[in-house]
Amino acid sequence: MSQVRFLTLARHIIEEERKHPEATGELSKLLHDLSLATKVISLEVNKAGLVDILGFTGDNNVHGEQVKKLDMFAHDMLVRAMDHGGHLCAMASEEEEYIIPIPKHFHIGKYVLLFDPLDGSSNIDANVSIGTIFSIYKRVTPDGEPGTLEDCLQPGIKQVAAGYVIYGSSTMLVYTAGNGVHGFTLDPAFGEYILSHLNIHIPKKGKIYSINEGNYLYWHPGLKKYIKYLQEEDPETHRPYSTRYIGSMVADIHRNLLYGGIFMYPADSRHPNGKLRLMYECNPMAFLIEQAGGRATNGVKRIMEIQPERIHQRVPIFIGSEEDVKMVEKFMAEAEANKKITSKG
Ligand code: P6P
Repeated sequence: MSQVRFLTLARHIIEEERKHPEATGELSKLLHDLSLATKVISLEVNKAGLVDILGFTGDNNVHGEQVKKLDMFAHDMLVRAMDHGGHLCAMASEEEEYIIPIPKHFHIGKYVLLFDPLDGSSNIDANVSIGTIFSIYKRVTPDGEPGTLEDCLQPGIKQVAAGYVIYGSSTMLVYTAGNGVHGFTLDPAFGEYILSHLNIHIPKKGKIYSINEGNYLYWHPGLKKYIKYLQEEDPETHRPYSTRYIGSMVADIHRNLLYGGIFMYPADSRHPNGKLRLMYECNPMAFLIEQAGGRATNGVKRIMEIQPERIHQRVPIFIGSEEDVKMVEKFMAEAEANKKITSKG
């Protein structure tokens, strides 16, 4: 990895902002507030094993507040950190059924923040890496008014910034504002995110595939053929691939972003839309991976061109190295064509 400058996230955001003369600094301040919230979440995630804040213990803490699950803690932390900065007109969280309005006594800004506060939190008992995923849009309704569902239900191509924080062996924030993908590692000694990965590019082709093979029986026939293809031996095309599946999207995508490979959460006969959420998981990850030179589709269509209909809607996702995603699309298209031919008799 090339020697990168000693650069904090705050300094990097300001430098990026300077490249856009029209920038007002609002987005920079929004990202700064967001990074602050994730530092607090990182602290709690890293001591979760010590302090029993997993699951509702039913106990009340000294303030008489009910002890919360870690993902609800993360949700509350993000809402409290972001609702008064004056940069947002609305928020939406995977943990909240409806959009989250900005309290009346706070200034209403021009951005919308959607987030999955703690993706993969069911894994934390096993000390597996988990993450916060965020997606930022500019509002589409008139300034000054409370944000609406219309401001939140925008296709992924309208994102102005997106990223994730992975709480793992170290805490790392990876984001894009449309000018490449950059990674910052949290130095706990002085609580700053320091640039550690400038301009991350995902290899055009990988040697890793990530999917829950326990669902094999329910998959599309083309996907079954593709996975078997990856398991054949052919040194020229680096097959057989290795399978790596942590069951935590942020961790799986982070590894594949750095090493190359493909992550898949497909539709199947039991879940026609797959499992992962378009607005909180798939769109932000798609923005990042495309900015890093990769590809993200639902098997047929670009994830970021899907017009959202519901805030919590799920979509199938194939995301990662461009050539690998194109290859699985080819296998599924061929299977569809064969199905049509055989159905015509
Ligand atoms: P499965 C975690 O629960 C999550 O939302 C993603 O982080 C992860 O990729 C996926 O679900 C794992 O789902 O069905 O394979 O356990």
